Amino acid sequence: MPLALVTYTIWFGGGGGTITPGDARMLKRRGVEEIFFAGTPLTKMVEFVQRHYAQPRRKIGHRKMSGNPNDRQLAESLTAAESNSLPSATEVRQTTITIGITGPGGAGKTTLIDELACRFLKSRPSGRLAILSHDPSLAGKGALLGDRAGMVYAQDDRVFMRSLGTRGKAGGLAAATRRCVQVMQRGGFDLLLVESAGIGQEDLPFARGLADKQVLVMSPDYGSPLQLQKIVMLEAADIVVVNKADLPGARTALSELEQRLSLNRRQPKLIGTVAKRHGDAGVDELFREIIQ
Ligand SMILES: Nc1nc2c(ncn2[C@@H]2O[C@H](COP(=O)(O)OP(=O)(O)OP(=O)(O)O)[C@@H](O)[C@H]2O)c(=O)[nH]1
Ligand SMILES: [Mg+2]
Repeated sequence: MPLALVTYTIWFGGGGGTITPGDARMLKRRGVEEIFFAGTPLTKMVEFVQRHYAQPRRKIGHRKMSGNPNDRQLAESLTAAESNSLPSATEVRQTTITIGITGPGGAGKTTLIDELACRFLKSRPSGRLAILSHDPSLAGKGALLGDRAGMVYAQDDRVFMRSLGTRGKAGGLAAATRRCVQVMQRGGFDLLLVESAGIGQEDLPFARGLADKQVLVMSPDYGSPLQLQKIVMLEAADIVVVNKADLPGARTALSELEQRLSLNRRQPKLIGTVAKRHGDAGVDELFREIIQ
C-alpha cells in the first residue's frame, strides 16, 4: 500500500499502482515528504519515520493542507501544549462530550473508534469529531503513532485526529494529555474520543475527571476469572466492551465479566462488539451509550 508522510500527519494513497511516479513528484511539490510505493517493506517506512520524526518537535511549516481552516491553528496549539509553551487560557464552559477509551494493547480500540467515527458522521451531518490517540514511546526511538494507519472514517474533513507519544510516562497517557484535551475541547467539537496506549492491570488513565465517560475495551483472551479480579479499570469504567466477540471464548468472557461486574458498587454497561465487522449491532449500542 503506498503511504505518504507529511510533518505530523501520515497520509495514505490508494492501492498498489494508484500513485504513479508522476503523481509522486506532484505530491512532493505540494508538501508531501515521502511516497512509499507498493511493496515497500514496513521496516523501511518505520525507519523513515524514526529518522525524520524521532527528533524534538519542529515548528509546523506553512504547507497547504486540506480540511477545516482552523485545523492548522489547532494543530499548532497542540504542539505548544505538548511542549508546555501554551499561554494560559481563560476557562470556557466546554460542551464537547469527552470519552476516554482504554484497554490492553491490540484489543481493538482504534478499530472501534473508527467505527464510532462512521456512526458519528452519519448521525450528525454537520458535526465535528476530534480524536486524540496515544502510542507508547520506545526508549530513544520515538513513537510509531500507528493508530491512524488503520483508520478510514477518521480521514474525513469533519474529523480532527492527533496522535501523541507517551514520552516515557507510564499508565497509557502522556504528561501533556490534559493540556491537549483542554485545547481540543476549546476547538468546538461535538465529541472528543481519547484513546490511551495499551494499558496493564493497574492503570486508570482517565482518573481525575479527564473524561465524561470511561470505556474499557477488552478482548476475550484476558485469561481467567482470576485476572478479572486484578483489573483495576473494571472498577472505574462506565462501559465495559468485550470486543472481538466473533472469537471463540467471547460468550464465556461476557458471562465471566457479567459476574465480575455484579460485585461493583456502580454497575457499568457491558457490551459485546465486533469492531472489525462493519455495521455491527454491538458498536451501534456503544455509540448510543456514549452520546447519551
Ligand atoms: N477478530 C477480530 N479482530 C479485531 C476486531 N477488532 C479489531 N480487530 C483486530 O485486532 C487488531 C488490533 O486492533 P486495533 O484496533 O489496532 O487495536 P488497539 O486496541 O487500538 O491496539 P493498540 O492501539 O496497539 O493498543 C487488528 O488486527 C484488528 O483488525 C474484532 O472485532 N474481531
Ligand atoms: Mg490503537
